[in-house]
Amino acid sequence: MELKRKIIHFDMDYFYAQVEERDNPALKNLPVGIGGGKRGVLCTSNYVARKYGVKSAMPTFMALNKCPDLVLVRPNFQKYKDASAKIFEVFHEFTDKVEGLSLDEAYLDVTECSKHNNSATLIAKEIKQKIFERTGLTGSAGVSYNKLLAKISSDLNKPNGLFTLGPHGHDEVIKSFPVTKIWGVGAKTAKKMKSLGIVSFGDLQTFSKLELEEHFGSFGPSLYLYSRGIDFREVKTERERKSLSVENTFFEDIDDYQRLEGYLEKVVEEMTARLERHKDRAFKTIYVKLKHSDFTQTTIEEPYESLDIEKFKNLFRRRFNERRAPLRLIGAGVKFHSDARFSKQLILPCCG
Ligand code: DCP
Ligand code: MG
Ligand code: MG
Repeated sequence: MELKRKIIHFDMDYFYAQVEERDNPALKNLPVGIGGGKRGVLCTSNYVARKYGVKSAMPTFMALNKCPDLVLVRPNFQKYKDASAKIFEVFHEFTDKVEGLSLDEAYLDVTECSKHNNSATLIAKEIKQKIFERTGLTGSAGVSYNKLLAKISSDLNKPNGLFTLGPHGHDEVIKSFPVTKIWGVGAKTAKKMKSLGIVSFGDLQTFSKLELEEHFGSFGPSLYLYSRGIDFREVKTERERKSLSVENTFFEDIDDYQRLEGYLEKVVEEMTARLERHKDRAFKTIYVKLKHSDFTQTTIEEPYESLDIEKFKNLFRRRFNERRAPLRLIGAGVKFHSDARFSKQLILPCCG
């Protein structure tokens, strides 16, 4: 039986673009893309631009083809970091069980939160309000009894949305969700599912656990549960976190070294921004992850010395040169020391 949890998934709306709109209201109602520059790729776009098919990770030239009037704004990470810090401060006013997924997104376990008579929906509403008061930005919340359904719910009323999926009477709604909402079902798995006639959670439900295992290997049992809206994963607090990484899947496979380095800079920049909330942890290693166009993946790791971008570039160069083949994803991360003795707070100045 599933434990009775109350989970909120919170995600800011068109985050980088909304911050830029807030600081330059002239951009409102214009199609805006955040990006340009030497990397030549968009971080995100506002909702006006999305109507033209302009979206995150899209090469800038393609975005301009789709929307010639697109206003390009260079990203300003400091601003996104500042907004993110305020957002997470609000989360922590409601619970310690906060699991950050990116600068603009987190899971909160509010099972024990006593505010609003423990109504998770009202808690989510107050979180939205507080974030708006302190940052001038809107976000969307999904409320449910596990991570999977909370995350799907937060997308249902975006932007500025709030959607609650309670534990009873939602079997038909769950059946209607597309399989691509399941974490781990990417383009490749979705295609395979489609060839088996599986498009929705309901379609998945018609397969036995054994059949799903036959088709999808070790992912099968999870698919069996997820398609029924069952998810036992816990909200991992920041202290339990063993590593932190940022990955970027490209719009198209890339083999150009310069462009790949550009993407590496981008993920390391975001990773560094996210690490600001983990200053009390000691880093053990840094690593770079590469996924090839054939979906084989590899990571290269070395003991932590610093977060200098050159260290990441060096790791990337070494591994990429072993097999110069097109990539579909690049990632950068750090692993933390789990042993409390390594906690930075306990490192005393050296004597003598
Ligand atoms: N981001 C990025 N590169 C990507 C995806 C995202 O740099 N490939 C950055 C820019 C986004 C931010 O991360 O503003 C948050 O990502 P989301 O996926 O939450 O997208 P948005 O917040 O922009 O839009 P949405 O309203 O769909 O959440
Ligand atoms: Mg977002
Ligand atoms: Mg997000």
